[in-house]
This record gives sequence, C-alpha cells and structure tokens, in this order.
Amino acid sequence: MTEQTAPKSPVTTEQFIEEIKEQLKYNQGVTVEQATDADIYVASSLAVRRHLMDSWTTTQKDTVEGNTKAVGYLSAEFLMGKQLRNALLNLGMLSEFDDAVKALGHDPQLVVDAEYEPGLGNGGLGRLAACFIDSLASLGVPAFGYGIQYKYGIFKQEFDAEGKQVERPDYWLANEEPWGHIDYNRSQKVSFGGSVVEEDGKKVWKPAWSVRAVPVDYMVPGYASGRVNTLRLWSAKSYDEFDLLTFNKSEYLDAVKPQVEAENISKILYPEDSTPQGKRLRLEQQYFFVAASLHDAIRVFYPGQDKPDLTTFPNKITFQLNDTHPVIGIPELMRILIDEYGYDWNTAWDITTKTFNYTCHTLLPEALEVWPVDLISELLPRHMQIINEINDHFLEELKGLTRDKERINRMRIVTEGDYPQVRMAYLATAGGSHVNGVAELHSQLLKDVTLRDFSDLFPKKFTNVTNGVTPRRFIRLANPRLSALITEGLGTDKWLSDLELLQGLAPLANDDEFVKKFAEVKHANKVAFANFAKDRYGFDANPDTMFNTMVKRLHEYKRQSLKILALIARYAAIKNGTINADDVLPRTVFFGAKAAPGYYMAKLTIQLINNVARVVNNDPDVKGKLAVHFPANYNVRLAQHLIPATELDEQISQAGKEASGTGNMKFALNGALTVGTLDGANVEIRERVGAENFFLFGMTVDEVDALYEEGYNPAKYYEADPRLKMAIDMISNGTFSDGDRNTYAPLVADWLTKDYFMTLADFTSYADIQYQIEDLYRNPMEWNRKAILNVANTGFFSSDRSMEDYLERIWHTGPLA
Ligand code: 26M
Repeated sequence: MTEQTAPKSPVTTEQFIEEIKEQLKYNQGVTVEQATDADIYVASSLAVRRHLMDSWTTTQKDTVEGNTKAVGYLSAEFLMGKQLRNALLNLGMLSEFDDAVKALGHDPQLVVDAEYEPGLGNGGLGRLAACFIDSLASLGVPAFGYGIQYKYGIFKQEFDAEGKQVERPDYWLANEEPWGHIDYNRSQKVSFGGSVVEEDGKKVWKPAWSVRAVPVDYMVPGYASGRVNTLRLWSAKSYDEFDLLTFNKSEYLDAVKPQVEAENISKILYPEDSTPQGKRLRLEQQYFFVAASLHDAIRVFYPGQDKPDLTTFPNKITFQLNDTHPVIGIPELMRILIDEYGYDWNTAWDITTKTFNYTCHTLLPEALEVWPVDLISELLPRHMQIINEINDHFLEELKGLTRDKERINRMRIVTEGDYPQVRMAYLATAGGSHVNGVAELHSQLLKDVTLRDFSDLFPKKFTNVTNGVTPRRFIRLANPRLSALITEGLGTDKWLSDLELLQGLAPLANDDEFVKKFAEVKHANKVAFANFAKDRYGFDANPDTMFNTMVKRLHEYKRQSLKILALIARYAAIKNGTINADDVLPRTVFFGAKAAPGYYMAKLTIQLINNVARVVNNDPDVKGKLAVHFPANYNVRLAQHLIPATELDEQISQAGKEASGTGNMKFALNGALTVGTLDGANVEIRERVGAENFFLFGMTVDEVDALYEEGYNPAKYYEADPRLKMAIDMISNGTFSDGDRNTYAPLVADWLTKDYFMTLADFTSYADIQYQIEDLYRNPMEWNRKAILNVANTGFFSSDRSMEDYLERIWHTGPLA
C-alpha cells in the first residue's frame, strides 16, 4: 500500500456544527435544545454520510467503467462494529466531530455510544470480512461486500443468577439506523422450490415461490484513499403483496402465509460458528443472498444489456467465497449462464471456475458443511440437477488424472448411499480457481489432511493467505494513546496505511525513555478500562495488577477450560499457602465468550467461569492477588476497550485446531504478550516477534497426533500433577456450586475420560510457564521492551497485507487507476 498521511477534514468545526444542526432540524425535527445524544448521533452520522457521497458515487462509476476487475466478497457474516468513528477517522474529521459535539453541549463519547452495534456475525469469520472490506477500500480496490441484513444479529448475552448464559434477541434496527441505504429500485427476485420441466429440449425451472431481495447499502470508506466501496446487504421482503388483493377473505390468511414466511429468510443470524445443522432456513438464506448478489453483479457490470457477453464476466469481477456458506453460488452461476443466457455447459463451467475462489476457515471435520440431496432437491431442484452434473463431469475429469478408484470415490461431491449429501467444501474446490487456508499452518494441514486428495491432484489450486486485521479500527480507534506514541516514535503517521513501518519502533525498545512512555500508555489504558468496566458492568478492576485476557467464542477446542483449571489451581495454591502470599503476582483475569445456544458443554463452561469468578472475588484470602471478571456480551465494542488494556493474551487452543485466530494479532499489535500454543497464526506471530518474546507451551501438531495414536488417557495426567488434581477435585466437590457435586459432573467426566482436545495433557506445561510469565512481569522494563517488540514486529498482520496477498495470488487485480 502506498503510505498515506491522515486525511484533512473536508469541513471546519463551525461548518460541521451547522451541518449537524441542519440534520437535527430537517431529519429529526428537533431543536438543538431538545436533541438527545441519540439525536446528535443520527444527525452527525447523516452529515458525515453526505461527505462520503461524492466519493461513493465516483467509486461506483469508476468500478463499472474502469477496466480494473472488481472483487465480490460473498459472506454470510459481516461483523462491522460501530460505524460513526470509523467514518470520521477515514474522513479526517475526528477532532472536528469532538469539538462540534461539545459545542452543541454533548459528550462525544456518549454520542458515539448511542450507536447500536450491528452484530451481523458470530466471531472471527465475520469480523475478518469486515476487516477485509475496510482494507480493500483503503487500498482503492473496487470491491463489493455481499451479505445479509439480518433483522436480528448475534444474540445479546446475559448471565442469570446461577451464572448461566441467557440469550436475548438483538433487535438492532429498533432505532433509526443512519448508515444503511435501502434501494428498492435495485431489488432482485429470488425463487425457490417447484419443479423442473422439459420445454423444447431445455430444462426449465418452474419455482413455487419467490422473495424480493432488497439491497441495503452501507458505505465502506477507505482510509485516505478517497474511495468509498459498497457493502450490499440483502433484506427479504414479500414479493408481491398486491397479488393478495385478488384473494377473497377466506383464502386471505393462507395467501399471506408464504409472504410472511418469505420475510423470515433474513430474520435471524444463526448463532452457531461450527457444527452446521443442515437447517432448511439456513440453506434458504445462503441461496437468497448469493443469487441476489450474482444477479446484481450482472446488472451492475452490463447495464441495460439484454444479451450481455458473459464470457467477460470473470474479467469484471472475481467472487471470493467466505467459507462454504455461499458455495451454492457455483451451481447458481451455472444455472444463470445455461438456463437464462443459453450458454453451453463447457462455456458456463469455464466462466464459473474462473469467477470463484474459496477460503476455508476450519479444520474441524464436523464444521464442514454438507447438505442432504433431498433438501436441495426440494428447495432448489434445478440446482440439484446441476450439482449432479458437476459431480459427473468432475468424476470423469478425475479418471483422467488417476487410476486410484478409492481416491476418486473419496472425492465425490455428491455422496452415495441411502442418504446422499452434497459436500460443499468439495464443490467449492472443484468449482473455483483457488482454495486458501487462513494461516501457514492451517493451509498446510488443509493440503495434508482435510483436502489431501484434491491437493494431490490439483496442487496449483492451493495457496495460503494469512489473515490480518485493520489497524484503523484496532489500533487507531481502539488505542489512541498508543497510536500517538507510535506516531511520535516513528515521526510520521504513515504507519496506518503501511503497517510494516512499525518495524521502525524496534530500536526504541532499547530506549528507556520510550519504554517508560509505552508503559505509561498501557497503564493509562488499564485505568480507562477499569473506569469503563465500573461504569458499564459495575465491577472494580485494579489497574495495578496484571491484566490477563481470554476473549473469543466458547469452544472446547479453544480450551477456555485449560485457563479456568490453571486459574483454580492458582487460587487453591494461594489459599492453601502452597505459594507464599508475598510471592504471588497480582493478576486480574478477564473472560469474554459467547456459546452457541445449543452447545451444552460450552454453556456449562460459561457457568463454571462465572462461579469461579464469584467465589474467587469474594474470598478475602486471595483479595488483591487474584480477581476474575467475565463481562457479558463480548462484542466488537468491548474488544476495542479491552484489547488496548491487556498485558497478557491467551491463545491456547489445541495445536492443529484453530485455523488462524485474529484476536492474537489484535493483542500483539496493541502491545500484549501472548501465551500460546503452536497453532494457527500464533506460529507466524512467534516467528516474527521472536521466540524470546512469546510464551510458548504445549504439544505440537505432531505430538498431538502421536498421542492420539498411542491412545490418550487423560486420567493419567490428573493423577500426575497435584495442581491439576486439586483443581478438578474442587470443581467436583462443589466449591463452585454451593456444595452441589452434580453441577459440573458432565465437564469433569468428559475431562477424565475423553478430553478430546487434550486439555489435561497440556496442563502441566501451561501451569509451569506461568512462573516465567510472572518473573518477567516483575521486571516492568523488560516486559515492556518485549511488548514493544511485539508491536514493532507484527505489522505483517495488517489486513492490508492480507488483501495484497489475495490480489497477487488469487484475484489478479488491483487498485482503480
Ligand atoms: C455454519 C452453518 C450454520 C450456521 C453457522 C455456520 C458457521 C458460521 C460461522 C460456521 C462457521 C462460522 O465461523 C467460523 C469461524 O469464525 N472461523 C474462524 O475464522 C477466523 C477467520 O479466518 C479464524 O481466524 C479462526 O481461527 C476460525 O475459527
């Protein structure tokens, strides 16, 4: 990326005040005196939007008229976070906003807080999509994000009196939402069901019902690029209300039913982030947004053309499939080309395979989507025919590549047997040009294990693009103090658009003055977080203790249980006097995690963490030494507050299970040290920051495999380490359940007999490395030197770099001229 300095505001503070007043008057219809924080939020957002409008229009025009291929990022999730400050940053208006809002008698922080965070994603995959479209706009690459405008985002998490997770609906559109622009005139019709008939030797799909996909457009402003791309989220509306008027009263309710059901399609985000359930509505959602997006792209790039030359389609746009969720787009593009535009199979297949690429985000076999043939046949009968035909052609192709029948059989896109299924990852691999994993280790394991047969026969298809995060949101907006110090240290703010410049900080790790300033920034962030936590969650966190954080979805493979077991062991040791009270390094541990509503073990783990927190925080024996906090409803906003205040980050998944992780990058870039396993992008982070600046523990992928082979017996580890035995016994004997021995019995039984992710096997090395961590923390200058080296050496993990890798290795396109 070409480095940019911060953009200059298009307005003075005085002008911006006037613009806000105008919006208050003509949009909200309130006076300045009547205006609430929420009014000021809406008015200033609308005013800011106007400043983006010209760039948005020109970017759209250039995208269509220029001869640079665009990127279509197809994703069922975009976890955007709040919009206002991001737009202000990218326009160079942050200080004008603060001053204008103060002049109008409001607190800028409260105005920004009035924005309700759109939670249109579950976790890493959705947030990655948001970082990627931010980076594409900042690089000036013409791009569309395509997804779904769910009415209800990821559930709001609460905890009940027993510490159990309770899910509440997230109706984020309850108030005026100034960022989404509904464009009824660019709607698309999406059809479902029915049957396929033969007419004049051609297959004709006669669908049973249709919905209207209405685009809601969000501007995606680039940082200092002058470009504003589009995030187009589809909302389902009943298609033809007017037809209802033809029904008489008795038929009325039945007639409305399909219309009401049509709107269900975009009603709710599925809160699972693995183990897909094969639910009909989920497939409807996937087809809904993908079909609308493909037709939209044809409309955009061939305006007003009845018979466009779609052989040029792959030169106009390249579609990235964010996991398998949009893979139904492959048979849909085939159907469009063959049935709607009359291309022959081979031409259609050539266009299709050139158009799509697929990113895989997992290694867990149970997370790979498969759809029953019966379900696809019922919902999308023509697509099922096409998928079968793709399967047949593919098997033919394979016969030309290998004589290994077993292998060919393993690679079937459509499985055989009584309950045949479509394997979406295989369809994506066969139907696109490239397949990528999201970190070096993950891409290697994809080739060696998950998609081994495919990579053996199509080695050139496979590549890696290591994930990244946007420095605009996760450094500049989240951590203004560190940002100012970085700019001071480097003597420029160009690092925000060229994050490798952070390397210039490395020599400053030896400059005691700089190290002290860095330590002051971290401490100020801790104080700020403590105030925020007191205010929003009501707990006291002592900024003079180590801030140690584990935030991510709750999953067995991520091993929150390892953290909680070590924490209980530490609690017991302080309480029993096994450790001398004076030798205890005071720590405050923060958890943030949502569990899928149907994931029993994950929910029980949440309950355990809450109850450990309750017991520990109320025990005078450990007061000032150990505290545990679990603020509910971890989301992008909480991330932006907590990450800059964290000193030690936990990335402790079982080796070979976390595809990449992106929290790990955000923490390192904000000057936290990582305690972690050799998993996902941890491997690359450690390589870059240096082994001496990373707390590595636990088994490697090979060691994990070997232990499975040899027969894993978790009870052995329970017997072998008295700290572990003590921790598990305390959970069993009711210490964290008011004496009830049954509450956590399922967790304990699982650990002692199955422990699929080998938490117990890694316990000892995890508990032991805590001594190293604490020794280092006792030497603040040394700790902070290492923290600075983490910041200096992780510029690689900018999503700008990820985008450049995709552009070069997969998309073969670049910025607009
Ligand atoms: C699928 C079907 C039905 C309902 C939900 C899903 C589903 C939704 C999200 C499945 C998986 C989903 O996300 C998986 C995910 O977030 N993976 C993470 O992706 C990150 C970005 O690449 C990686 O950093 C993480 O390691 C990986 O776990």
